[in-house]
Amino acid sequence: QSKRLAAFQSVTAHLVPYPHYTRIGIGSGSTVVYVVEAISSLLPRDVLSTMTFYPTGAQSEELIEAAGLNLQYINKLAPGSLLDVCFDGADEVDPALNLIKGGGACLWQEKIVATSSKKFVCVADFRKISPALGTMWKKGIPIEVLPLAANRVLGELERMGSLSPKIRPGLPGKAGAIVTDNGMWIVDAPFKPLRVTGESDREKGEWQVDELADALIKIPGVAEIGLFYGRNGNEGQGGGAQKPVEAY
Ligand code: DER
Repeated sequence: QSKRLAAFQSVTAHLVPYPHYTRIGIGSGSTVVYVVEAISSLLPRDVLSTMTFYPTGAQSEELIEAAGLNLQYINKLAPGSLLDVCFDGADEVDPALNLIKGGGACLWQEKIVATSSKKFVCVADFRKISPALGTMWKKGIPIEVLPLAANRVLGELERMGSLSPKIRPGLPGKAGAIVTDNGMWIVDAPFKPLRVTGESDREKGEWQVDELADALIKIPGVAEIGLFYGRNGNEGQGGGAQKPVEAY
């Protein structure tokens, strides 16, 4: 129940004290199920009726609808305006609050909504906290790719020192690769544990997290990467999102 506790803590800290918030992003995965439960149970209906919730994929959309919350899509947000806050999970969190995300194959819309929010709250229990990305999440960095380019991307990742990158297979009942909400494939790219600071040693395949993110996003055929990080607030470069406010 540590995921549920983390979810209630994060909603108590970052939404309950702000009943004037009107636009909230909702991520994807199993922890976020508890975030929606916390929102529904901790905020009075009259406050909830003034709030609109923006999903990050099919599962997130279903969560919002099933909770009877107001649903709207990020393409309806006027250019230049931002959501007040976004809650989402993570697969791994390093001490600088860099994240690996995409275990649920929803990373592209998650990053769009995360970077469209003034505040990004990562809800991650103790199991996700790590000294360096890649030390406990061994499946690799999830990368959303155009199916046509998947093999080209695999080759480029190997050249960059990824340790046996793979196209994510479908689940039982789905022959072939996983297909995301956006009709794309996911490539999982394991690397040696990522350095938070210092320089990359590309010859040894040892990367600093920001430099790897900047290199991955440039590979032709890559739509988005499951590395969430920032340098200064919203101006994350490469594929970066702003740094999450807090990890729970
Ligand atoms: O796919 C994703 O990015 C999810 O948010 C994932 O990172 C967290 O999933 P979990 O809450 O089920 O552990």
